[in-house]
Amino acid sequence: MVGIGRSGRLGRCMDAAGNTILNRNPGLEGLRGFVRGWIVDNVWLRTTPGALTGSGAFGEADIGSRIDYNAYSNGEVFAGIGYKGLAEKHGWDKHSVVVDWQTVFAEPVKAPASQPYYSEKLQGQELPKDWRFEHSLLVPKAGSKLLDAGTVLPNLTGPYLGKAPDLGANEAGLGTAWYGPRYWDTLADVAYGIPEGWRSMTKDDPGKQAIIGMTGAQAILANGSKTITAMILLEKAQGEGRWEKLQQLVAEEAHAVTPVLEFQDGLLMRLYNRPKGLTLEVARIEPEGVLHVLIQNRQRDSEVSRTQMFQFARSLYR
Ligand SMILES: [Ca+2]
Repeated sequence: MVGIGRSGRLGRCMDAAGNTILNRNPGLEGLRGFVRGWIVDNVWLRTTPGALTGSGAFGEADIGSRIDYNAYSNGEVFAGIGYKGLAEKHGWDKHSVVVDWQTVFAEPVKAPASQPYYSEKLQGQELPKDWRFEHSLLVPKAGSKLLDAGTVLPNLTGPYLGKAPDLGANEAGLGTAWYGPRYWDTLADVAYGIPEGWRSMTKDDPGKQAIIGMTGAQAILANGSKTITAMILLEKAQGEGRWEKLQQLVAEEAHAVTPVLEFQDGLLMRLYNRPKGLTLEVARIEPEGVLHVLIQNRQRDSEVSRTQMFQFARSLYR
């Protein structure tokens, strides 16, 4: 989850794991219930100085079971509760880090210049521009303290690179999840999100499939400059043969830059840096065979050039 905003109020007794939270002011009030759950693997930042949340008094019965492996913008995490003493006593945040919100993300974040407020006069109006955050999807920056600073939570942690998961909602090098609508492609019999500037060439431009050397696919998508192309195939196979085919598609070791990554619903991916460019092989077992998506990118390997490839692959749904 990536959360961003002015402040938030959460219900009682909840866990927070693998979130990226960026507020202008202290957020996540209602801490009394919050600290009874887990707070693990989060990035929790505010863009103004001070503790991350104010808090009413609470007793020993409210203390959470596990608060650790987080990145905070301020070492005094919870105001007004004697946080440092409690952390010592309960062993909280032994592996947590303090970071600067302006330096930990791959792309710059612009915080709101002025203080938002509520007024009846605002009803029906567009919010003032200087109340808004301007930001990308808050992917950790290479070399930042967020990298490999998390811990694996069984049944919750997704695929990751390096020796441990990164803190927050995103793993550096694996782009981001897909946010936004998905479209059902009747030719490919699969649903996917279309990244900004991409279009389907199958429907719009069938004659151009041959030009980019991708024929035989149920669907082909490309970004505006055609530096990234995605080809969707359904490879026929039956029974156990489907598992063999699935493994073959991601088995090649030469030029591999990631291990085999397992995303949601058994969607396997592996990134290669082949002589003709970055290639993301995507495969999943289907009732009638193996869904095979080949995403090729002629740009140099970087977080930015990987992001759309992974976003598209992670949007696939069938
Ligand atoms: Ca990592």
